[in-house]
Amino acid sequence: MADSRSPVVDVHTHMYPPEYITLLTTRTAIPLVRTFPGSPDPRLILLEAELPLLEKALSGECSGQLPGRPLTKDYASLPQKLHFMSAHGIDISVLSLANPWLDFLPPSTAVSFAQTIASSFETSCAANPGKLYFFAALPLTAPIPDLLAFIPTLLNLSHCRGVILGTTGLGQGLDDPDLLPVFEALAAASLPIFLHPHYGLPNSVFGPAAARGEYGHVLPLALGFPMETTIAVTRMFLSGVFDKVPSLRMILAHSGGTLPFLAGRIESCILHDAHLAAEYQKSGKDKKRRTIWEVLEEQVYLDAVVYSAVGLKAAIMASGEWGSERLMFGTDHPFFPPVGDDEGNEKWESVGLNRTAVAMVLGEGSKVGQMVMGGNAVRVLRLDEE
Ligand code: 5CU
Repeated sequence: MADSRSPVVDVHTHMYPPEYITLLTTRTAIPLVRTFPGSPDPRLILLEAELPLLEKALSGECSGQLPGRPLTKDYASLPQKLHFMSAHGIDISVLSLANPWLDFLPPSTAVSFAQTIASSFETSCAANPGKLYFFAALPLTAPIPDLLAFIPTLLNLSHCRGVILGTTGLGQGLDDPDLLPVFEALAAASLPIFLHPHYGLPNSVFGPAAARGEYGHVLPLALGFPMETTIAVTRMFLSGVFDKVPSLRMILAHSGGTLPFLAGRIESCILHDAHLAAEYQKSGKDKKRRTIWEVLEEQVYLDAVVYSAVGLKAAIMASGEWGSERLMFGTDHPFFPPVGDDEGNEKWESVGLNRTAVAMVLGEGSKVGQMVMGGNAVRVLRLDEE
């Protein structure tokens, strides 16, 4: 009998192609790859929050803790990605370059390197028909005309299903009016944006103990990343991007950061803001104002990388009447590998937490559960088309 189960699709799964890793090994500022005495793997140092420990390590000061994370084969090896998929029952992965993408490239090389990275992903996907697709990274530091010319070329790559984007845009955030033509070009090409954080919150927010490395990566990753996404999308909403580009579609990483939880508060703050009320009245738009709830229901999808039933329920509820049709399973591989006694374990607890949340909220093997685990991604990202 034919298998009627929807495929399991991972929409949030990163890789650094070998060309990217090579570039990082030549760099002296983050992001970079460095080898340290006493560490079997080179270290991948990405985040500003990792700078205090990097400076200590480079000055030879021994704090007993190395900066960043070990650069294992999970980050760059395609066979390892396929192995991870098979170990976790994942049928299809939509690969994306991991943060900080191409944000640091000089304008003169941004487009050609973006092409190199997109071609590398396309080649990997084409070699694994039906199993791999990808979100391309945009050369955001390139001159705008070059960036706009790059977007339609992605349609020539048959496995490209959208773009991955950070929150800085062209340097001024995603509410920057100069970015509107980019959103329009992506919408015209039917390329959804997978929005992902990288910059978090300033180190000072986390205090001196965090700077000494006492809390590991917990504060920047658990709190800084989700707040960054929340702030970026709220700024887009307040500036009217979603109204100006109604066919723009976004998939928000980590179930929208804290957006599902804070959407009500955002709406209430808008309603009670005298300055905004006067502005809306002046423009005659107050009656037509779309709420953030409407934007979430109409233009936004959320991944299901939230690690708990409580978070997943909020994400589904915030996504409207048919909320479970707007959520898509993901793993965040190769980040959050097993540590301590679990190191080397084939099955990653981080993946299990997300899978269990779907089963708890929607029912193990249920029709809607299968949609979140893969059916929605197949529909939204056209993964049944090669
Ligand atoms: O652990 C980390 O630093 C990260 C990261 O950089 N990017 C990501 O997607 N997840 C975790």
